[in-house]
Amino acid sequence: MTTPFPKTPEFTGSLYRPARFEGKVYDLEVEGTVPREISGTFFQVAPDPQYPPMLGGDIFFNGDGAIHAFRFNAGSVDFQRRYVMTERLKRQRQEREGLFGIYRNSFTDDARAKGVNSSTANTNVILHNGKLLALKEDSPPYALDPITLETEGLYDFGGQLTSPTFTAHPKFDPQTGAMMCFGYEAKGEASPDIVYYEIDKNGRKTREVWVRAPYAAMIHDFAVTENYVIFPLMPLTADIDRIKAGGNHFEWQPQLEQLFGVLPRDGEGKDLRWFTAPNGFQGHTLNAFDDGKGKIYVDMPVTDGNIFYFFPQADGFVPPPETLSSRMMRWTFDMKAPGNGLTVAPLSDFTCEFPKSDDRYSGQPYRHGFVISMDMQRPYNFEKLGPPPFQFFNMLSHIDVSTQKARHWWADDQTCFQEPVFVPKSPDAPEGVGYVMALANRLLDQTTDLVILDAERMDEGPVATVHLPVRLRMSLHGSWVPSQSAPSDQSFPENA
Ligand code: V55
Ligand code: FE
Repeated sequence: MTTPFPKTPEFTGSLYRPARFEGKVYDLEVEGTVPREISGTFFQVAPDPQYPPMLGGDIFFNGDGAIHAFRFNAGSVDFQRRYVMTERLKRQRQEREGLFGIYRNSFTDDARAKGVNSSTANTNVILHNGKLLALKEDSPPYALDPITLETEGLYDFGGQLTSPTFTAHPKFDPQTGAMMCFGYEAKGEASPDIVYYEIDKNGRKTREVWVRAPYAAMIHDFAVTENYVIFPLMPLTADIDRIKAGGNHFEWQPQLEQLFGVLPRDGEGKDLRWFTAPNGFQGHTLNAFDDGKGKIYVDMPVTDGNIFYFFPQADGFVPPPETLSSRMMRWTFDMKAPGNGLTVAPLSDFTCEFPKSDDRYSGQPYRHGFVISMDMQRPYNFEKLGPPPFQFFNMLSHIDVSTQKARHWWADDQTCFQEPVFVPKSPDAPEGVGYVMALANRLLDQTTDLVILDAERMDEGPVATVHLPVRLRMSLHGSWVPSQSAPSDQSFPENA
């Protein structure tokens, strides 16, 4: 029996009330026209707890990963949702209750969870070497079948992974298909060690470099260019004594600078250089590139304070969310300059996050960025919805990083968008020519749609709105997989 979920903001409302279901819907209802040239699958993952938290409360980041697949074939869209059958979820289903304590702290788990990998596999989902990998940064990936979403299990790349952790934000070389990835806390809980890997498209590890940071801190996303790897160390530190005492894995440090470790891709660990910037909250990478002459550009939104209210600083302070803003920033690292050759300039004058570029230009000079953004000057139904929930974004935007011009689409006073994905019109279409799709949660209607916009005319709104017959819980990251890489028309074998 499952007891009711807590009546806290983390588990209530149209965004955060757990959805908990698994299932398939053949041929979703479409308003408008889904372009026939869109052929492939939009994979996405939502943290969605199967059981109420053992300790009475929990954070969004600790929910069990549920995979969403939107499969596109000749103008039709099929849907599937399935949990990643993690060791953790299986153990809890056996006991029919929550067994895990606070986020990334095994010292707070029930005795029955001992020795069980605690990954929720809830942060990102990507395709590599034919396997769908569900990622959580505290664990090796989980491998799934991209057609059935059946979980194969924990995946260590055939024994090649030498760290217990693996990032949720790997990058891909658009030319070679190689995956560039890393683990932090790579020699155990709260260790300051980082390991960088390159794994070719056939799954063979071709590079492994170990480095040691000055302290253990969250490295959530990173950046890779032709010649460099950039690790942003956030001012969110991990401390083993605090963890052992049952405290939070991460604590915000208002006195710490933002650190960036820059590693030449053909270098050794000793070649890593640290750059610093004033305290701030490094977000997700839009894209990055270098000029071949030692100048590196990393485009990444930065928030002017701690947005993770659930990882407060030592005295418990967290800034009120309405006081925070995150601008898209261009960080320029000058490897030829002596000392701290790091400068930063804004690329947007509005709050945005969850950036995506055209994957075919990953790590290369590029122009087009797609984000979800927030403009609280636009109408918002405060009366019925109350204050905006965590990670509320009411617009979808295109940023031309070369001109810094933006185009926005705002839907209405109740819609919250989630991370977009860009789909090229054809494999050889110019950069940014294609479609942007994103989930839209209608907070008042308690429904979820998938909206599809022309990437060159985002301000005109969707060319198609795909209606789900069920509400989805707030989700996180995902990726577009063209049907050449994983067929999108084979997941309903009963229709063959
Ligand atoms: C993030 C999300 C996570 C996590 C660590 O958005 C960082 C950042 C969904 O889980 O475990
Ligand atoms: Fe992320």
